[in-house]
Amino acid sequence: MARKLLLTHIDVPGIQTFDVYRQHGGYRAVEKSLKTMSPDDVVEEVKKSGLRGRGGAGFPTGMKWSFLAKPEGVPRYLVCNGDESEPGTFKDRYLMTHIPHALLEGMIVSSYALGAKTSYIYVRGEMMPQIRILERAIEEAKAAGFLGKNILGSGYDLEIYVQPGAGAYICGEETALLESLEGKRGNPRIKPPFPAIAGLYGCPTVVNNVESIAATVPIINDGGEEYAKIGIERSTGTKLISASGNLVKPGVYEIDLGLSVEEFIYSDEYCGGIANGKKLKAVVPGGSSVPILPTNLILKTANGNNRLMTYESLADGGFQTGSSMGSGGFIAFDEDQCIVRNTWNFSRFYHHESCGQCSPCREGTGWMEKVLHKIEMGHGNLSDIELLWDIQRRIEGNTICPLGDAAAWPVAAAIRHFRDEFEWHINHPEDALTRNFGLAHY
Ligand code: L3W
Ligand code: SF4
Repeated sequence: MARKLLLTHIDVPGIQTFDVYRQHGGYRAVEKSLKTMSPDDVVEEVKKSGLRGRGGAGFPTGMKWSFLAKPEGVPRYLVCNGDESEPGTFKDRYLMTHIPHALLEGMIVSSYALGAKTSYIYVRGEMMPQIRILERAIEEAKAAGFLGKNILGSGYDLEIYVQPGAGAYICGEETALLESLEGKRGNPRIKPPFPAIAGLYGCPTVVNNVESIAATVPIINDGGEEYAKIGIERSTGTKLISASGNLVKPGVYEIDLGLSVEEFIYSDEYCGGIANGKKLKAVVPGGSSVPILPTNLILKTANGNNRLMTYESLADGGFQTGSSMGSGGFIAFDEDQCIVRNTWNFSRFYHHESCGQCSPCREGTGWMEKVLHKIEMGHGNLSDIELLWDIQRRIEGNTICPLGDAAAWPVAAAIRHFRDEFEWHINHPEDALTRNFGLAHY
């Protein structure tokens, strides 16, 4: 049986309510931290746990917390990034829907550790049901004395607010999110300064992903050292993976980091193999922003080791022969899926979502979309492949925020590993149009 630290009691009827969550051990981490630990003790446990940010970058959470500036008389904020919009990623939505109090409990523990008295959960605007669920959970926690003034008689005051976004992917980028929370257009800011120094309203702010914040609950309950025993190397603990595409059992799974990719795809405990008896062609292991890998490279690293679900193993080989854990959006493509069509689909998304501040991203994403469309529609030339390569190369590393890189990497990886498919489209224009290639559903 797979271990569950985040999705504990997920199957218990009514676990969304405060009472049932509490009956199953909920809010113990709040009691423990507020009654027996100092804020610095909580930070120390999170550091010991080795927890890394679950939103995409994998930055060590305890280290991020320790960067938080603490000038006298200036408020500090915790902002939870629940803007989950990365194609292929739906694990935070799952957690917020089914165990909203796990997120709230983590918010209280984390806010206490950081000395925040006002905290925000910024939720993607399309997720109205989740917004309502969280608002109801906040009311319940408040009525039970776990939020508001003098929580559990500890002298600690905290208010948590839910803020809906307005449907822009870019507002998941932490500084664009802060701009949006301040009521402005969600344009990313130039970093540094990092939010830990100048974030919301110019005040020190920590922005953490939903899953990262929820993970502080088992860390405080069991201790950071226990948490760090799960996993391999610098990939500790459990991780939520949203699996989609051509799998027998797509869905959200909690895995121990260190599981092999092969077991994740083929074992009945997880995805149960490729749907309809087809063969696996490729996987995007971490959401649309990370490089696609063909079957041989997703199952084994370039030097023949089993590829593991860890930050290190998924990235092994760099972007030549590796990819990234990203946000845990695992998309499987079967042998009938068209890589050109899927790459065009991703490019269309990034072009639509670019905020337009930097020319390489604003112009480059549009070019890539157009060239990919041309190839997909059977009007391409072989020189278009070099053109695409050139455009993505000029975007990467030359923009304010990671959306530019995120738009460039999938195109580079598709050409690197599936150049023959691009050439086939160009050399067989009529077949390319009529052949029934599909899009993976993610
Ligand atoms: C203080 C320093 N803080 C770094 C903090 C920084 C941030 C975190 C990571 O992008 C990636 C992106 C997407 N002092 C600091 C510091 N920090 N140095 O650490 O920073 P960074 O810049 O490495 O990453 P990021 O801007 O957070 C996130 C990728 O994730 N992604 C998916 C995104 C979408 C979702 C979703 O829909 N849920 O996650 C997938 O790969 O492309 O590369 O907090 O402030 N010296
Ligand atoms: Fe905007 Fe793209 Fe520049 Fe990010 S990289 S700031 S999304 S134009």
